Amino acid sequence: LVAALEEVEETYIMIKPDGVQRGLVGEIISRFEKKGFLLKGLKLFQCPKELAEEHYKDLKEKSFFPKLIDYITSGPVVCMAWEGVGVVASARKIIGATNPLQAEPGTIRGDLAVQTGRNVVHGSDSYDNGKREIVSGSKKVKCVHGFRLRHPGSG
Ligand code: 3AN
Repeated sequence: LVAALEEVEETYIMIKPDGVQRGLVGEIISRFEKKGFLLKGLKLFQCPKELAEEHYKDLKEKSFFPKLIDYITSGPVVCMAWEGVGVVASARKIIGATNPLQAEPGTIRGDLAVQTGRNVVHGSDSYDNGKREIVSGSKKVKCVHGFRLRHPGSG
């Protein structure tokens, strides 16, 4: 567990159509930047139905699946890869609980949303899914590797 926490990871963060339409892109990016994570790739993208179904394939059996696919394909999304130590778990904390009414104030969903079906942002739930989502979205997020920004506190 300690080793995992110290590992530099990448996670896939996606601002959903409601976040884009409500003009929350800057606010959401800002929260990850201020935390000290590194933006590695970003693209505004209209997700085709097939890719949305692949992205959410774990939820295929759920009753809300067709609505979820309609929602996520209803307008452009902002796809991002973010890098940092422990970024997968930390991003989930920054995003907050799936149901925005249960998400803590101070989290993105806790501050900016009320409906589970309009919860503004997606973040990978594990290291492996992060890799999968960035790669399966390789047409979406082209990461810029091999550059380093000075992080706050990096000396
Ligand atoms: P999270 O996005 O917090 O990882 P998941 O993976 O359980 O949550 O759900 C993926 C997405 O499916 C959610 N972000 C939300 O848009 C939608 N969703 C989940 N549960 C429901 C529900 N009960 N009703 C409608 N949409 C849901």
